Amino acid sequence: MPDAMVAARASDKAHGTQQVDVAVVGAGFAGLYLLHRLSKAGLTAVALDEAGDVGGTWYWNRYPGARCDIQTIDYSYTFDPELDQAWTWSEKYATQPEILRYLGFVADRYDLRRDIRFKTKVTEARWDDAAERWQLTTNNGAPVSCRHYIMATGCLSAPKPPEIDGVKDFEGKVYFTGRWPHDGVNLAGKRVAVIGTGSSAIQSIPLIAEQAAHLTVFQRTPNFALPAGNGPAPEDRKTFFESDRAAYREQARQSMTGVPYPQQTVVSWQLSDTERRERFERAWAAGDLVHILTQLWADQGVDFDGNALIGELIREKIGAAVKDPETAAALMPHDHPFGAKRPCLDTNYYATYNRPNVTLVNLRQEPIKAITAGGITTGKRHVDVDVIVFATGFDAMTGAIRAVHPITGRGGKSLTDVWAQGPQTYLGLTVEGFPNFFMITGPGSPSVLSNMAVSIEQHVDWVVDRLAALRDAGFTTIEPTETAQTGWGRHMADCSMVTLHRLANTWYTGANVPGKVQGLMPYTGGVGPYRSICDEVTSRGMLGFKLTGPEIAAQCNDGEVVRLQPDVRLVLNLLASLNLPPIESMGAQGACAFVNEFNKGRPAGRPIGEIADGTLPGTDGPLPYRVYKPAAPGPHPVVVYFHGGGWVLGDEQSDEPFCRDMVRRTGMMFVSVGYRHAPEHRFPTAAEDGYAATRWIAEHATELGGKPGPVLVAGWSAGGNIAAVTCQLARDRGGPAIAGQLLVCPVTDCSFDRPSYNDNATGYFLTRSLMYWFWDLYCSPADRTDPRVSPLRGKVAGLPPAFVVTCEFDPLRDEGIAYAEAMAAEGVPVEQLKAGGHFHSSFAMVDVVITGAPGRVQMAQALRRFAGLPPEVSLGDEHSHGHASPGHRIAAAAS
Ligand code: NA7
Repeated sequence: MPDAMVAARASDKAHGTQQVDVAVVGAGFAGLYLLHRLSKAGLTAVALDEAGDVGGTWYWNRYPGARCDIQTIDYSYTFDPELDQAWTWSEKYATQPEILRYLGFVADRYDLRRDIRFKTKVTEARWDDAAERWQLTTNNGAPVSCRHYIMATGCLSAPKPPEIDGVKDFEGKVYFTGRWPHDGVNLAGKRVAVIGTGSSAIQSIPLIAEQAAHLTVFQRTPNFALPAGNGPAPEDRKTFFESDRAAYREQARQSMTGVPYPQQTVVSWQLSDTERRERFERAWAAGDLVHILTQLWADQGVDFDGNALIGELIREKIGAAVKDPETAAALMPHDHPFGAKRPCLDTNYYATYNRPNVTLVNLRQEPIKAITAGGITTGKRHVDVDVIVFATGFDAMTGAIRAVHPITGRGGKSLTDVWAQGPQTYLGLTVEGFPNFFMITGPGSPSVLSNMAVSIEQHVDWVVDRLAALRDAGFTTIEPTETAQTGWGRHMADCSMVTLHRLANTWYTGANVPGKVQGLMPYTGGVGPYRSICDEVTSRGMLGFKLTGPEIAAQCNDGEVVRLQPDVRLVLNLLASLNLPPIESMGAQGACAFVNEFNKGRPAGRPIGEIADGTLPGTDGPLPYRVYKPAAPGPHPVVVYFHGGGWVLGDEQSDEPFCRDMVRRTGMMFVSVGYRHAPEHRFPTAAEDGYAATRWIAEHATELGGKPGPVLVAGWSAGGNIAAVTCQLARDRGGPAIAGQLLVCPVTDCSFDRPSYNDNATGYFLTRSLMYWFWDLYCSPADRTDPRVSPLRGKVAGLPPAFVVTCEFDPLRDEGIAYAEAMAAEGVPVEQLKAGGHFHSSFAMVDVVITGAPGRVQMAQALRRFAGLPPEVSLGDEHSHGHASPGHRIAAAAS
């Protein structure tokens, strides 16, 4: 026992209070690893747990069939390669007793039990500002005084009350899956009711059915379940693991889910029905949640249509497994995207409903009215039962922390009050106003959307490393700032818009507990990205934390760790990791070749009605164009489109994904113009080509298959410049009539001194020096104030209505805003989209920067308004799968 600990124990006796550096609540996966790491770091610690032994959730959840649903090879500690070698799991998915044995083995191996007080619940925790310590009272033994207080309470440890009238009147036996008796339950010959069809129920129902005389399952919401295919660990994973354990573990740490699977890149609409079915059957046979949740196609978790395909295939499987069609139909989920609610792994679950002693009651058709002395009464029947099993779940995430309330922080603030409108955290690890307070896998961290074992280790390592570093530097308190916490909340919200989790009523969102404030609690940005963010906080000098100590100046490096949209951050990190030479160093030809090559690697865009190429007569010869047409029969309003590329790069095809996407969203026809480029054709060629092409397209709209009448113009970047200039030239040169202009991150001025040029000079792909290069190639300094290249210098009155898009992290941001404001000041109807967290290419990177979708929805609505069309495109024509599913309305809201 270290000296410090002996001293601490001695002081307990003297003062009746246990003095430690760190108190931990919980002795499950997280608590055990914390004790190990804290002791190695030389910090004294005690863990307090209501249970009689180690295990956490695995101590309590002993219901029949309880197993993990992440392959056990992955659901293991990885901190000690010798431990990894010393324990071999017997099955692909270990049972609860085996997992509990493993945790006991770990506790013994590292001698952790000596620092655990079992059967001890914390009844109150109060921050003592003067002493800079947490003071804890318990229901068993000495109070505890600690410098740091850490919740290792797990996410699913506070069972939810059943919320059904009459439970107290029931004269039979009542059990909760989350609090199953340790000596087992004999259900032989009994009439049993199971309420709930979540993971716990789906694991236990087949085994209960084997024992019970009759089993009645009361189902409120059907869940997706797939066969676990349990047995020995699969050979492919075992081989991968055994071949290089360290690499396997590292890949898990950097992955999105904490399980080493690659990122899928192929999207659903790039695959044929047969290919999709093959992938699905492989995933179904693999019996692995992470596989089926991540490996089918890239858009399965982020796009409603891509996801709906999986739901269909699973419902087909349910239909094939369950003989009675009415029961099968009742078991088929329709109310949530696959994966938005935790799917389950089962062993014979659906087939269990073919047994003569099993009945399914669909509570959507006959809600439970009451529990009586002898059974359960629904709207349609009374079911006599001897035993009721509540598999009704947990007050997830916050419930586990609130279970050890009150937690009172600085200034007497209670955590319950602070979280009255939902949990607010920084990194899911800390809370403003609660110094020296940490949560392992708390709300705001990947937690339940990840392999918990990997997330727990990452959290514990980060926290203990920080505590040791603070101690070594002489700091005694650490607390996040309000700015950092608010920023994390915004980043959480940004992340939650990427995935489909927000579209289901689940315990992820608090929807399972009546009265609970709703909001997605786990972080959806992925395990690897989350890890890199935590590391960035450290490398940027504990960004967002205030540190104080008695003999050291307070340190507060305030700020938000992630200001970019989550997918923009991933894209920029990927680009940075490629270490590309600056585009401007490649020469014009080299840069064109590079951009062409780069574009080949991106998703081409979803199918639309028709794509056709042609040429139009320009001022000095033919100019190529490409027409993108909607699937619905025309004629459609015509949008003349100008691609980006700094007047140097790109062509009429280079913004194809954007054009396709806008065609689908607007139901309009886009004609993308191949205007001539610098350095061969310098100013004003691009501008004059743009104008001439617009004029020709307007005059030949009918021939092109478009609607005659005013055209619209649109462009991105330098193309936005050409679109803006075209509107001015059309006004001054007698037409053509232009009904509206969409300017996406346009170049509008030759001045480089606006703040966005400095703030975003480097690091966001379009750099200041690249812009200088473009300008130099296209336009001599003497010509730069000409409105045909700097439309902001021209007359802006009398222009068509405009929708101007600017991105926060773009050198061109401020000149775009200036142009919008200048037009508005002259009475032009202008709408602006100032896209927070986005960079110059965000909206062009369709199907890569998913968070750009809502912006493109707004752009499309603006174009439709300009064209005098209703806001929504009619369904069924532009959607790749050609069906209007009931979820389309949710999908529209989502995208
Ligand atoms: P879950 O997944 O929250 O499942 C609870 C189930 O109980 C679910 O089907 C609920 O239906 C149902 N439920 C809850 N309250 C009621 C009432 N009042 N009446 C009828 N039915 C009710 O908990 P589990 O323990 O199965 O699994 C938790 C996690 O542990 C699991 O996801 C894995 O990660 C491991 P609802 O869907 O709310 O309509």
